[in-house]
Order: sequence, then C-alpha cells, then structure tokens
Amino acid sequence: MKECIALLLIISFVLSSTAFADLQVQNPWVRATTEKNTAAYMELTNTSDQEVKLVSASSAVARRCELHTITDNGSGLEMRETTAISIPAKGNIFLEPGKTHLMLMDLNQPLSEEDVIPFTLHFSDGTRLNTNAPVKAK
Ligand SMILES: [Cu+2]
Repeated sequence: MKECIALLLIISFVLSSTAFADLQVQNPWVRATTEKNTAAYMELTNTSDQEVKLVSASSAVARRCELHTITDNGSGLEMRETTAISIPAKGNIFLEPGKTHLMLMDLNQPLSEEDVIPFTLHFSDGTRLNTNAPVKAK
C-alpha cells in the first residue's frame, strides 16, 4: 500500500511538471523597422488534447502588443485586432506575414537585425511562455 501511494505521488508529480510543456513557440522573429509599429511571427504548437487560445502578449520594447488577423474586406486586405488566437488540440498554427500576427505597437526604439526581442505570451489555460525573437529584415 505504501509503495502504491509513493508511486501515485511520483506519477502526479510527473504529470503536473509536464503540463507546462503543452505549448511551444518555434521560430519566432520580428520584422526590423524604424517606424513605431512592427509585427512578430512564430509557430505555436499545442500538444494537449484541449484547444488553447493565445490571449495576449507583452514585450519590453513595445508599449503594447495586439493580436491581429488579416481579412479581405472586398477592396483589399485589412488588419484587425482580435481578442484571441485559437490553437487546436494536438495542432499548431503559424503566425506569418500576410496572415495572423502579433503587432508590436508604439515601439520604444528602432529594431534592427542582430537585435533579439524578449516576449511573453499569455494563454487561456494560464500558461505564460517567455521567448526571444531575433529581428530580421525580410
Ligand atoms: Cu497588424
């Protein structure tokens, strides 16, 4: 019986410590700019069996970050702020040029290649992920 309890404790410890690995950021990058706003791109992977939403982001270089989608309004493409970006269960999404992206608004400084931008991403399940995104000119 004692061994059983010890085993359960070990299992629950392992489960709780891996719960934080359900979300991953890959290949983040930020577009170089001398303007006040720019965009950040990345791949987000959700390995859990529940949908998770990216609900906000923050970065030390920008006064605020918005989640943007791009829609075709009939006469052209238009950026719109959205409140959440869904990452399907056992799925991944790409934030990429011309599509859904993170917008860094009111930058404190110009961003040039070689800079590395720290970010925090906040998800609907309470997860916070810190990442560092290199600045690229493309
Ligand atoms: Cu935008």
